[in-house]
Amino acid sequence: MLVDLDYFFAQAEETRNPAIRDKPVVVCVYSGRSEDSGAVSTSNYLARKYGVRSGMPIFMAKKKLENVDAVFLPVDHDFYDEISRKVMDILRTYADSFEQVGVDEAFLDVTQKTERDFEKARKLAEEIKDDVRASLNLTCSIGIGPNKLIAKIAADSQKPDGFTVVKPEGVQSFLFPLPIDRLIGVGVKTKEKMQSLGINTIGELAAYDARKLTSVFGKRLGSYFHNAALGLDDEPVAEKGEAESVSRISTLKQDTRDMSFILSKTDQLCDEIYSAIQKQQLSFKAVAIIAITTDMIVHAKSKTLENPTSDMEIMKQVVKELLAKFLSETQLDLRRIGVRVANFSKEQSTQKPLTSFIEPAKSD
Ligand code: DCP
Ligand code: CA
Ligand code: CA
Repeated sequence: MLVDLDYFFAQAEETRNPAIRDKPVVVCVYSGRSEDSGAVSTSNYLARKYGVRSGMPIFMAKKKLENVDAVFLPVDHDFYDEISRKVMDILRTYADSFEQVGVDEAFLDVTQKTERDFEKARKLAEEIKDDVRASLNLTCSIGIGPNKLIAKIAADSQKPDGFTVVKPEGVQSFLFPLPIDRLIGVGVKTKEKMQSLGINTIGELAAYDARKLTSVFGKRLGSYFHNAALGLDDEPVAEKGEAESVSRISTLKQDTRDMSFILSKTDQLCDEIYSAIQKQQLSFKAVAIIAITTDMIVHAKSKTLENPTSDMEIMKQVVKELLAKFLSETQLDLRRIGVRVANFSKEQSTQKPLTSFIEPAKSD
C-alpha cells in the first residue's frame, strides 16, 4: 500500500492552530525579494477550491483569495519534518517492509501480514488511518494494489481522506480509462509526444505496438511504459540506502502509568524486535521508546550507546531507563507504547556503522 498525507504542510499547520481549519490555508515559500514574491508550496483543500495550486506565484494565490478570510503562512520545514518522523514511526510498525518516499508518503509491503488477502489489507489500512488520525490528528489517502505502481496510482485517485483498493483482477479496468499522465514517469513532454501518436489513455498505451514505442522512447523507457500501462511492476518495497531502524508499537490494554504493567508490554516488543534483528545479524547502537499519552501526543525518548550491541537484556534495560525518565516528566497515563532500535551495524563483519534514518539522539 501507499500512504500519502493529505495537503501535508498545510494540514500540519492546521494541527498546531486548529482555528485556521475552516479557512483557506496557503503555505508559501517566500523568496524575500519583495513582500509577496515567491511560490505556493501547498494549500488546504478549501484554498484549492478557489483555484490555488502548488507552485503558483504567491501574488496569484492572493488574487484568487481576494476578499476571502484566508491564511498565508511561511514554510516551517523543521516542524513538518518532526511530524513526518512521527507519522513514519507509526506507519513502519504496520509493514513487513517499509519505504519512505519523500516527506509525506511511504510504501508498506503488507503481503505477509495480510496473507495476500485484500480484505485483510483493507482492514489494516482502516486501522492505519484511525491510528494516524487519533495519534496526530492527520488524514491521509491510501492506495492498495498488487504492486507499488498500482498502489501509488490508487492513492492518487481519491483525495483527501481517500481509500482505493485495486485487486489484481481489477487492475486493467482501473488503469485503462485513466489519462496517460497518471502513469508514474509521464510528464508534460512525454504526454505531448504520446498524444501526437494518438495515445491519450493508459489503455491506448497498453494496446500500442511495443516495438514502435521503444523506437520512439528508447528501449528502457519504451518497455517501462508498455509494462506499466499493463499494470506490471515488480519493484520491491525496500528502505533506501543504509539507513534503517526496527520498531514495534502496541496499544496498552488500559491507559496506565504503572511501570511494571508497561514493562511487561515493552519486554514483549523487545522480544519481537530482537527476533527480527537477530535474523539479519544486526547490532544496534540506539534505543528509543515511543510513548503516546492519553492526549494523543506522540513522545520519543532515545539513548545512544557507547558501543553497538546485540544483547536483548541491554535493550530491555535501556527501555526501562527511558520509560522511568519519561514517566517522571509527565503526569499523564500512556495509551500506546513502542520501542525502536536503530544505528545498526552488521555483526562479526567490518563493523561499518549504518547511520539511522531517524536521528537517534533527539528526544522531547
Ligand atoms: N510541495 C511543495 N511544492 C510542490 C509540491 C509539494 O513544496 N510543488 C510540498 C508541500 C506538500 C508536500 O510537499 O505539502 C507533499 O506534496 P504532495 O504532492 O503530497 O502534496 P500535498 O500533500 O500538499 O497534497 P495532496 O493532498 O494532494 O497529497
Ligand atoms: Ca500528500
Ligand atoms: Ca506526497
